[in-house]
Amino acid sequence: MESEDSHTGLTAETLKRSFLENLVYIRGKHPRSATRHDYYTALAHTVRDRILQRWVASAQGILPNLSAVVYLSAEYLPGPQLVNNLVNLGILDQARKMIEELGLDFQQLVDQEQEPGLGNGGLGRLAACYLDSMATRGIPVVGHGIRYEFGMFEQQIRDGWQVEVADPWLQKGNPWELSRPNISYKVQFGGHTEQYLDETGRQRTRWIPDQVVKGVAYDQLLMGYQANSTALLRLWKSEAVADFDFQIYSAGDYYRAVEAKVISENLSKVLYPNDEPEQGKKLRLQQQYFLVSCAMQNTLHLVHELIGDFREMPGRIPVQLNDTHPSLAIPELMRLLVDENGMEWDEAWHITKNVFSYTNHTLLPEALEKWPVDLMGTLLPRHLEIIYEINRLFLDRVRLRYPRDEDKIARLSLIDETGPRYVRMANLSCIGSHHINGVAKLHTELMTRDVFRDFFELDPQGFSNKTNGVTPRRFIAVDNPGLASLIDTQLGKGWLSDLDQLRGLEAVAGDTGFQEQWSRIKLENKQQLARIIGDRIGVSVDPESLFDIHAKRIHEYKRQHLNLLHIMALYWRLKSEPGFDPVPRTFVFAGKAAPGYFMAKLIIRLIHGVADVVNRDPDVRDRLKVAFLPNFNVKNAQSIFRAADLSQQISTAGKEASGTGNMKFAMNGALTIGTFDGANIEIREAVGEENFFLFGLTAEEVAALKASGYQPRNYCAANDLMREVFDLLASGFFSGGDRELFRPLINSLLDHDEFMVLADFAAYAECQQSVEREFTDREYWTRKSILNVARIGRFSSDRAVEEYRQDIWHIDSPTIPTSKSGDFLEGLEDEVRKGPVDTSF
Ligand code: NBG
Repeated sequence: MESEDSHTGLTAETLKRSFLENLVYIRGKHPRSATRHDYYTALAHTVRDRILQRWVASAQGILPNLSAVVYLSAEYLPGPQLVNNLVNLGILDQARKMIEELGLDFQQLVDQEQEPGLGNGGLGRLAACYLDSMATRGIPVVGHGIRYEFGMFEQQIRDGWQVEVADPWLQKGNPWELSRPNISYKVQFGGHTEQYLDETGRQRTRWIPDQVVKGVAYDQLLMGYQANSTALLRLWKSEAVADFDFQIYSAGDYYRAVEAKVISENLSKVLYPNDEPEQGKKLRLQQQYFLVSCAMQNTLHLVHELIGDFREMPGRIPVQLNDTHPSLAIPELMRLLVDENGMEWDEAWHITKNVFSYTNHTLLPEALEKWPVDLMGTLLPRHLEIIYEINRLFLDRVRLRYPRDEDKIARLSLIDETGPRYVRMANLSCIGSHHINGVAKLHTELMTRDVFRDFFELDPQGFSNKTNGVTPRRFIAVDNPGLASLIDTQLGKGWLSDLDQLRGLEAVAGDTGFQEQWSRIKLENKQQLARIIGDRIGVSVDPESLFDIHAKRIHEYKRQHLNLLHIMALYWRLKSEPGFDPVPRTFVFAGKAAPGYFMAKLIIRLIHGVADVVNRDPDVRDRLKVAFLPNFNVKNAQSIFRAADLSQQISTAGKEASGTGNMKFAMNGALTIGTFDGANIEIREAVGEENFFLFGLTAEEVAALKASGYQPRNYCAANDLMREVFDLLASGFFSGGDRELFRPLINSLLDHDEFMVLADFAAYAECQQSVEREFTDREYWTRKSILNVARIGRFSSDRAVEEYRQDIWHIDSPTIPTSKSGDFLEGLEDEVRKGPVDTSF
């Protein structure tokens, strides 16, 4: 056998050698003094070597003909990397084998990894799924983001309340990143602008800032599945330009000198933990600009060195805005082209408009970002000027088309002048992009009909729908290995990169033998979750019971409280109806609340209040259990998705843009109980109406009911069970006699009920009865579970990125040269002598 290079070889023997080498030469440890974390790090480096070799080889194939997607996102949730990379490299078994041969516990090493919690929820996870799919499909991509030193907070529960604990995820080092101190850019803030005549006599603008920080690149390579190609995730860290301000230092003010450094480093210090953004925070605006300035400077640098002509950018370097958070990239690109590179405005605008495209992720009015004009002017004076100029030229065109329609002009304007003046980031994103998309059919429909109606009228061709998708590598292969290997035996291996092949499972959906294997895997997954629930929160649950799971951010529109009302109703019936004998159920909740969102935190408190009562009351006879699993993140989600029988997707219709948890649950064989909202609608269409539990008002009905003067109290009065539940809750029954604790929630529901919880309660409870009936027939249920998976192929992020590629980015999928292992370093010697072509990649 040809001998393998220890950096690239894939056999268990070579991996072991590489692992031991890394223990000694990277960690500097002898096994006698090595900790689990040392072993984890040595293993991570072993895997990283193989990824880097693929990256270095494939990047060389792309560079000469450069064309790549630039993905801009303030958030990424890639999750733990080790197992995902082993799966994508196809060496999970070999790695496990060699670790076990050494007498180490593979899982213990895996558990050492701290996940990068660089996002809030669905939006950040979607970005990670898209990078995974682009890498897998060979679409070259650079994702730019912020290297937050503190990611999403860790959620702990004390006395039933959420407590936020800082997440110093980088404390023990991050073996997956490469610091690139030479890839760094200055980012300016504040000051003023001035006009001057350049050497050709043309009037130009220059920005004289009063603060400058430095952004430094940290690269992480995300491996595609069996593809030999990788996505580059480039995260920017802020630093002081010079370690000390020497002038101040020599004047003797040491502390002020250090202070400047601290302020600069604060920029990338912490992720804002709101899933729907909070307005007006100066640091957040600074973060957003910091990100896009680094990203756009780096992109132009690359274009300059490799393509040479900025006019080539459209069609070769598409830039995707993941929501409005990075929308300052639009004026920033204009500034770089016009001010820094002396391009004429019109030409620069033509490039800008044809480079950017924008994905909208929410219609919630409070989440549409806007920044006070004053704040923008103080922090980014030049950008505000550019925004005004973009707006002036745009509105001139609009006036030609709609003479004297001042209302329309006010709505389309980049500046909101209805009260104190704001810059509207969604309008900026629309005006500066050639294409805008929503993330599910209903969402796109509502978006073009409502929030963006005026923009849609101006350019209907510029809008389309791109229903979200999630990667089956993470959410089936990594998270549910049992199910993945059962599917492998049935269908072979191809389905993981061509998810429509899951259709092949339809043929065996009714097969008793297959159903048995299917249910056994589900049961094992439930047993594991039961153990975790027992270990982590001391609640014992029966793996045979129906696992009914609600896992996502806690938000009133997602209606965890609707689920709770139903649980309280079941509980009350168990107490008060002698013959009532429901199917045993375990209700599992997981999810974080934004730290400043009082009502969401009160809902968490109520989940615990209900759990305390229900789990202990002997009258319940173990028919109901309620468990809240703290700290929902990519890692903890693994044991949750795969163990669900029922997936709760019960947002008020019209509020959830898409949802992606709905897809992850269905991919793992859960049936969905859901409203006619977001991607639920398409999931139902795909899996079949009879395999989906639909209930509740439609988006139109919600709007109509609101318009007609919704009176939640009337719904309560008309429903005996609901009234009793509210009485019980108000009596302090779930709060140790405290009648005040849940008062704000009760009042909010009875007086306003913005999210129509009471209006949907009866339909929900009834639908849950059908769930129960169907669950008692296990064969029938299992068949439906198999059909859900068989028909979920459409919700792969591979399909989604392919749609973006064809309809929006218009770039070819290049074939990336496959790398050979072993002789990789051969030939590099000559290359060293030739010298570098580009240093920004
Ligand atoms: C979220 C939506 C979800 C959607 C994800 C990804 C924001 C602003 N939006 O419904 O609430 O699935 O984006 O598109 O986080």
